Amino acid sequence: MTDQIDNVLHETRVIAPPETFAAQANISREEYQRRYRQSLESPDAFWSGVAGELSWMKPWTQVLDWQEPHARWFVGAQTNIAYNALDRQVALGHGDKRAFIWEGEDGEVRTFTYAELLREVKKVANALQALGVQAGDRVTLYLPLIPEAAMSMLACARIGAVHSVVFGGFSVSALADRINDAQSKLLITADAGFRKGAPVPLKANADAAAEAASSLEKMLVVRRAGTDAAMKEGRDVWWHDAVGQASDEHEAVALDSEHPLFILYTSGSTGKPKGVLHTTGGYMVGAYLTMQTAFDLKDSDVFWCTADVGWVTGHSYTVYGPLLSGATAVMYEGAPNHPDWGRFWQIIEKHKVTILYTAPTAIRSFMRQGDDIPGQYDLSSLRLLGSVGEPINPEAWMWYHRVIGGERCPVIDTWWQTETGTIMLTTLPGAFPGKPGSAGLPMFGIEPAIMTHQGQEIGPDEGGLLVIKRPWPSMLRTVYGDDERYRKSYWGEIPHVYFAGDGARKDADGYITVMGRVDDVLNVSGHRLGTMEIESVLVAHPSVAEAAVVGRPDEVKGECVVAFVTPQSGYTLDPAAIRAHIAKEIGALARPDAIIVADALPKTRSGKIMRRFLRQIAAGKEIQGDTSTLEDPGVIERLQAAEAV
Ligand code: 6R9
Repeated sequence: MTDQIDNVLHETRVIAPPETFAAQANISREEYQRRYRQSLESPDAFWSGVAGELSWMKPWTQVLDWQEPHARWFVGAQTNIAYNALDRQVALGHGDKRAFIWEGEDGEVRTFTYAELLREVKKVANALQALGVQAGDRVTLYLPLIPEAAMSMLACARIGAVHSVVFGGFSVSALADRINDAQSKLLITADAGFRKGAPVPLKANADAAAEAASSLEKMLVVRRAGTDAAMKEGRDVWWHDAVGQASDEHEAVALDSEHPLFILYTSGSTGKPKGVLHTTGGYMVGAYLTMQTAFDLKDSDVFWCTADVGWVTGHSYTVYGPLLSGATAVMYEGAPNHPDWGRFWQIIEKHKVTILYTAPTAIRSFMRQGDDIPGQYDLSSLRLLGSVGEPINPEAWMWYHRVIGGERCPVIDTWWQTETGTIMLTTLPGAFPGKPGSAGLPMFGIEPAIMTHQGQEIGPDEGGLLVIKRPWPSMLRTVYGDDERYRKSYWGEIPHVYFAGDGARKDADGYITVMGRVDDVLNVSGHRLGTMEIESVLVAHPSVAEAAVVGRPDEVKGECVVAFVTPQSGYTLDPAAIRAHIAKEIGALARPDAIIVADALPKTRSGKIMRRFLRQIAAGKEIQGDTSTLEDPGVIERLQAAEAV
């Protein structure tokens, strides 16, 4: 078998950053090249320099101890990430600066300065300790995106407890599995959250999960919605009681650099969710460095990462990255289309957001609604746009750049994973031109390559497996409770490199384009086709809003292409026109044998298309796997019933 993936998308647009942006950028092209070279040639000096910008209670004796596949960074050092995120900012004189601007779905706004947030977090830390939580204990969070979610994470970090955030939209069984796997002692939840105006019964779910989770001793409950919550004597405590009474004096605990910071479960394509484990010092350094550089962060920025804290993006860029950098961060509780599709643009106008970081799934949904809606808002405060979570199709990139960014804001596409902790690939804005659809260049200290399974590097423009050739500070340390799985999944697939599970290619300028998950690659008549490229061509057709392609077993071709497409509003799909468009842009080879027109695609709650289910539907098989973590599980039945054209 060959590992090569055919390169079929010929995207040649290159968008240079506006001169005014380039002139004020934190990092120029020369600066990037110099520091990148240093980061690979003298990694100890490079990482010591970055880490030295943060506060440590005890210095390291060694920067990296690498016993493949186990890394220890900043060996022997002690620090506290919550201290660095809050106390340090106050000590630097940023106490009165806004740390968070939170907006509820109902429009309520709460703001916290660094000094106020520190005071709250100290109280929560005291409350957790009073509930018996100690360093090393696991605490599960099952909360809406409210300030208390960030405070809980920071309070855990402050006392050395390991947080495990479970997205508030997850089911009882998903929650119970994750509490059990982590053996959490405490669950922090809320009476209910809001989703499109309707309360989501978090406490009732938490109670049901607790029935099946014997490690749980206590539950701390935030009153968010004011709905009824049955409090169990001896186990459940209201946040406003426990935190309300707690002292606001608290000293952050000095923790070993390798002290576990959090576990975050990632579903992966098969099997039980993996508990990705991150530790303190390295993660902190990675979150801080990438925040400053990838986002060209300035003191005056109002940074909005739209991710929920249930995902890694919410950990690194809604909470830790912005606070470690002393930024003002926006947090929005609700849905992008509540009460209507203008909500994001209204938030940007109202809070004068300067940097927006969101996902392709959201961008494609906005695109489907047309240009008029964003056109009604003042988006002139924006200066930089970011994308994360899936490959961004070039058409979506161009739309984001033109309609949201007014052709004034660079667009950065950032590739990374729960496992990598922080951004790995992106095109530094101001330093390099953007190429729509391509994530671009490696961050400092990251050495990527495109390889075959045997570990041979593949030449320019050829698709292969995306790997990282050396450890980096914010990398996962293990899979919680299953080190064997860690070894096998990440460092055992290809000798001596980290295998990300994605396919990619690199162009002559060194830009890396991620072509989709390797598990999703199609094999049509001996040609290996990545999903991203065919989907990008489909999305470029005016009648298509969103598309997913999968392979279906075929006697002649090995596999044939099945395309699931959602129409652009106001259009009807013409299958013949779609096939002709694919044949023209890619070749007859990629022409779909079947096109299934759908109102929606199956996605995870973080907006990633789940092609695994689509493969089963395309093959007419019974659905295998847990569909309960889908954004809309009903999509599966509707797709099964749909006629192919
Ligand atoms: C941060 C995050 C990781 C997987 C990753 C890849 C896909 C994320 C991407 C991207 C292409 C990008 N992915 N960002 N693919 N371009 N800019 O999303 O973490 O939820 O663990 O997902 O998402 O397939 O391997 P996580």
